[in-house]
Amino acid sequence: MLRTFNTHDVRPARELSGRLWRFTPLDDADGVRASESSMRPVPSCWQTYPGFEQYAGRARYETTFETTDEGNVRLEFKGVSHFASVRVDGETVAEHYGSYTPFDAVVRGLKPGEHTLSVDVDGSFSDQYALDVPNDYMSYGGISRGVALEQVGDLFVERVHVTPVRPLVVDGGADGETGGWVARVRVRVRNLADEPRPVTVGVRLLDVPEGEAAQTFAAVAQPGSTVCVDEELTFPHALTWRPEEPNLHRVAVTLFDGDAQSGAVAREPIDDLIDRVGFRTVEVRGNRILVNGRAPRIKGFCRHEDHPDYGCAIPFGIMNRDLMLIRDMGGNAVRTSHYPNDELFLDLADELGILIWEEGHARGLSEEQMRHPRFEEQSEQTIAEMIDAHANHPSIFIWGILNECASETEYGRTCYEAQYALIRSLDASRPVSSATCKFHRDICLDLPDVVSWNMYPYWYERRTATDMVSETHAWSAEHGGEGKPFLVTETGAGAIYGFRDPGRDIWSEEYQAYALREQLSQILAFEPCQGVFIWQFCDCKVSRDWFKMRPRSRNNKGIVDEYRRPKLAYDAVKAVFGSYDGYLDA
Ligand code: ADA
Repeated sequence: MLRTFNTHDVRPARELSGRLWRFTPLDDADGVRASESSMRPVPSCWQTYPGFEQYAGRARYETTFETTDEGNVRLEFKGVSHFASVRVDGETVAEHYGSYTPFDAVVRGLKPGEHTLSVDVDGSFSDQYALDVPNDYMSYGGISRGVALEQVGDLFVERVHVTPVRPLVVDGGADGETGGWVARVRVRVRNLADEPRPVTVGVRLLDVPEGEAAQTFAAVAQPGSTVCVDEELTFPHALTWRPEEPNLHRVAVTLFDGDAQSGAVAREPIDDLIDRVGFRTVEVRGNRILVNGRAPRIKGFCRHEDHPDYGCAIPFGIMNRDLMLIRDMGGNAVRTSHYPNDELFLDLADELGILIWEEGHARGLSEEQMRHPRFEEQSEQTIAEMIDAHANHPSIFIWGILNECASETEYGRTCYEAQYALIRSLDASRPVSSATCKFHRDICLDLPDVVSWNMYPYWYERRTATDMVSETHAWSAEHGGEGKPFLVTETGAGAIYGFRDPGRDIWSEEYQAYALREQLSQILAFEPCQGVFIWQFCDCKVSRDWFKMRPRSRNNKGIVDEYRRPKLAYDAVKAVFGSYDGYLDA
């Protein structure tokens, strides 16, 4: 399962994941013999296979697929961790670094019959990889997200982006209540052929009460390249997406061969792409982030994609259950710390009306690590792939980058500047931010739209949350952050599941519940702050090198443990979150 809805009616598409592939480790390691094969599921992480728990090398995944006619095939990989080299019938068709973003491979002119697909995965901490380093979370290896196979002609729809611009105000109705939106629609069509091809692109909104006609546009796709249709369109029946009423619309793009104006358009579409969009605005006004003109109070959770039985390849049912637990605790937002998430999770958030802070891949990198020769290129590629793939999700209300990296140094600042500039050039419709912990040292607070701090009063810092949040807010105002929205992007405390101590010893569930109650109620009571993300939703596994401050090799600050069993803090969070409305102005 790659999405919660069908993305094609015309283009033949099928899933290659959701079944067993042949798995072969390529390196000898403790207890692992290279070239010994077994059948393993895709998606999955090999650290969940018996005997492979500590394997951090390379491995090959192989499967076969059939084609009935000669033609082109597009393979889509939603996530391979960390590096993938893809071959079809022995020929390399794609290479990709980036554990948490999708990529594709287009193979032209495949003959009918059976084909082999083989993916060599490198899950090691190679010095070629600037973003995957031993860290306070686990870097798993494997094909960790879904894989699809599609048959495409020489012309196909590569992407549709729909950016809501404003609601139509009809009969004095406010904020889209009466329906109708203006949106910027960009459709990219790719031409694999060697000659220019005129095409007609139809754009139609689905899931509208009264049905809407397709709006059509002519374009010429140049050989071997991509043409972009870019129009501001009105959708008179579009409904507004709100967290409390998450109306969604599918948008169907159909592609016809030929130019509509010359009358030479083929009547049958040659290709299509269906994506989904929610119409809403996000803006920063004064010190608030507004969604549809109102300021949501962020009652959020940071969440790692992690589970002892699945690694980072979280099944759909568990994603959904995580969101149910978050909702049950009164949460309304998730921060995808510290990397872009599986798109299925974003689909669910869209459907459930959960706000998402989606983040590029980086955690706690020092200036030295940011000076890695490939750091900027790999970060920027991840950001570009994240935005290209996820821009339509209405749940995403902010883009984050570079969690706790070197925002205290001049060199670090150049990276923050470059990455914010890249995001703004790709998507100016959402604010940008970065979670920092460089107290009294950060020199980057003038750059983002939103100032965000990770702080641990009652845990790393033995002081009250009121003291810490008010001092940090005042300091930020004097150091570039004045007047900007202000968020606490992490707060929390550790507890070992099952360790009870009425005297509230550190690491007990009692102490964690106490700390969370104090942190959340004091932070939410601090009026300039728009909200808080708890560190973290569930306990997560950490890299082996991180064992010292991490009993059980876990980051134990989950409100539920790694199996999602609630700790005492669950009810404490529920009580505090439950006592605050979802909007600041409510
Ligand atoms: C940081 C970091 C998290 C986690 C947390 C902690 O703020 O962003 O990834 O390491 O601290 O548990 O200390």
